[in-house]
Amino acid sequence: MRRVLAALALVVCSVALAGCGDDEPADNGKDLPTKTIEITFEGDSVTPNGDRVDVQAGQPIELVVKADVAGEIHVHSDPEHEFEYGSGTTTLKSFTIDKPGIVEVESHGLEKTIVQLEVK
Ligand SMILES: [Cu+2]
Repeated sequence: MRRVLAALALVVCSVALAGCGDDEPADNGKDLPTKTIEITFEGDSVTPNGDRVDVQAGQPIELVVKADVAGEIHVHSDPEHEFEYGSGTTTLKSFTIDKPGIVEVESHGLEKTIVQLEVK
Protein backbone atom coordinates (compact mmCIF):
# COMPACT_ATOMS: atom_id res chain seq x y z
CA MET A 1 0.00 0.00 0.00
CA ARG A 2 2.79 2.38 0.91
CA ARG A 3 4.41 1.72 -2.45
CA VAL A 4 1.27 2.60 -4.35
CA LEU A 5 0.89 5.86 -2.45
CA ALA A 6 4.49 6.78 -3.10
CA ALA A 7 4.09 6.05 -6.79
CA LEU A 8 0.91 8.07 -6.89
CA ALA A 9 2.58 10.99 -5.12
CA LEU A 10 5.38 10.87 -7.68
CA VAL A 11 2.93 11.05 -10.57
CA VAL A 12 1.04 13.95 -8.99
CA CYS A 13 4.33 15.80 -8.39
CA SER A 14 5.54 15.40 -11.95
CA VAL A 15 2.27 16.71 -13.32
CA ALA A 16 2.36 19.67 -10.92
CA LEU A 17 5.97 20.44 -11.89
CA ALA A 18 5.19 20.29 -15.57
CA GLY A 19 2.30 22.67 -15.02
CA CYS A 20 4.50 25.12 -13.11
CA GLY A 21 7.27 24.99 -15.68
CA ASP A 22 5.19 26.75 -18.30
CA ASP A 23 4.73 29.85 -16.19
CA GLU A 24 8.32 30.20 -15.03
CA PRO A 25 10.06 33.38 -16.16
CA ALA A 26 13.14 33.08 -18.36
CA ASP A 27 16.52 33.29 -16.65
CA ASN A 28 17.29 36.99 -16.86
CA GLY A 29 20.91 36.48 -15.86
CA LYS A 30 21.78 35.35 -19.38
CA ASP A 31 20.00 38.12 -21.21
CA LEU A 32 21.79 41.23 -19.97
CA PRO A 33 22.40 43.78 -22.70
CA THR A 34 26.03 44.50 -23.62
CA LYS A 35 27.49 47.54 -21.89
CA THR A 36 29.55 49.50 -24.40
CA ILE A 37 32.16 51.93 -23.10
CA GLU A 38 33.85 54.28 -25.55
CA ILE A 39 37.42 55.25 -24.73
CA THR A 40 39.42 57.90 -26.55
CA PHE A 41 43.19 58.24 -26.28
CA GLU A 42 44.75 61.43 -27.53
CA GLY A 43 48.36 62.24 -26.72
CA ASP A 44 48.76 61.98 -22.93
CA SER A 45 45.06 62.16 -22.17
CA VAL A 46 42.28 59.62 -22.05
CA THR A 47 38.52 60.03 -21.93
CA PRO A 48 36.82 58.99 -19.70
CA ASN A 49 39.32 59.68 -16.95
CA GLY A 50 38.44 57.75 -13.80
CA ASP A 51 34.63 57.85 -14.16
CA ARG A 52 32.46 55.34 -12.33
CA VAL A 53 30.46 53.08 -14.63
CA ASP A 54 27.74 50.80 -13.29
CA VAL A 55 27.64 47.27 -14.65
CA GLN A 56 25.83 44.13 -13.58
CA ALA A 57 27.69 41.01 -12.55
CA GLY A 58 27.78 38.78 -15.63
CA GLN A 59 26.89 41.59 -18.01
CA PRO A 60 28.97 41.60 -21.22
CA ILE A 61 31.25 44.65 -21.34
CA GLU A 62 32.63 45.87 -24.63
CA LEU A 63 35.32 48.53 -24.93
CA VAL A 64 35.48 50.59 -28.10
CA VAL A 65 38.85 52.32 -28.27
CA LYS A 66 39.76 55.28 -30.44
CA ALA A 67 43.46 55.98 -30.26
CA ASP A 68 46.13 57.99 -31.99
CA VAL A 69 48.78 55.41 -31.08
CA ALA A 70 48.61 51.70 -30.23
CA GLY A 71 48.62 50.66 -26.59
CA GLU A 72 47.28 48.29 -23.96
CA ILE A 73 44.41 48.33 -21.50
CA HIS A 74 44.31 46.39 -18.24
CA VAL A 75 41.11 45.35 -16.50
CA HIS A 76 41.98 44.65 -12.88
CA SER A 77 39.40 41.96 -12.29
CA ASP A 78 40.09 38.44 -11.08
CA PRO A 79 41.23 36.99 -13.43
CA GLU A 80 42.76 40.07 -15.09
CA HIS A 81 42.10 41.00 -18.68
CA GLU A 82 44.66 42.64 -20.94
CA PHE A 83 43.74 44.10 -24.29
CA GLU A 84 45.93 45.48 -27.03
CA TYR A 85 44.58 48.06 -29.42
CA GLY A 86 45.99 49.65 -32.53
CA SER A 87 45.76 53.22 -33.77
CA GLY A 88 42.33 54.10 -35.09
CA THR A 89 39.15 52.50 -33.75
CA THR A 90 39.30 49.04 -32.18
CA THR A 91 36.38 47.14 -30.68
CA LEU A 92 37.85 44.86 -28.03
CA LYS A 93 36.58 41.38 -27.30
CA SER A 94 33.78 41.62 -24.76
CA PHE A 95 34.29 40.29 -21.25
CA THR A 96 32.26 39.80 -18.10
CA ILE A 97 32.96 40.25 -14.40
CA ASP A 98 31.21 37.82 -12.12
CA LYS A 99 31.97 39.24 -8.69
CA PRO A 100 30.44 42.46 -7.35
CA GLY A 101 32.92 45.20 -6.43
CA ILE A 102 35.02 47.96 -7.97
CA VAL A 103 37.21 46.97 -10.92
CA GLU A 104 39.71 49.46 -12.32
CA VAL A 105 40.34 49.73 -16.03
CA GLU A 106 43.75 51.25 -16.58
CA SER A 107 46.27 52.39 -19.11
CA HIS A 108 49.66 51.52 -17.72
CA GLY A 109 51.31 53.45 -20.54
CA LEU A 110 49.68 56.67 -19.35
CA GLU A 111 49.48 55.56 -15.69
CA LYS A 112 45.84 56.57 -15.66
CA THR A 113 42.59 55.01 -14.53
CA ILE A 114 40.17 55.10 -17.43
CA VAL A 115 37.03 53.89 -15.67
CA GLN A 116 36.12 52.21 -12.42
CA LEU A 117 33.56 49.52 -13.11
CA GLU A 118 31.11 49.33 -10.25
CA VAL A 119 29.93 45.73 -10.51
CA LYS A 120 26.58 45.07 -8.81
CU1 LIG B 1 47.08 46.91 -14.87
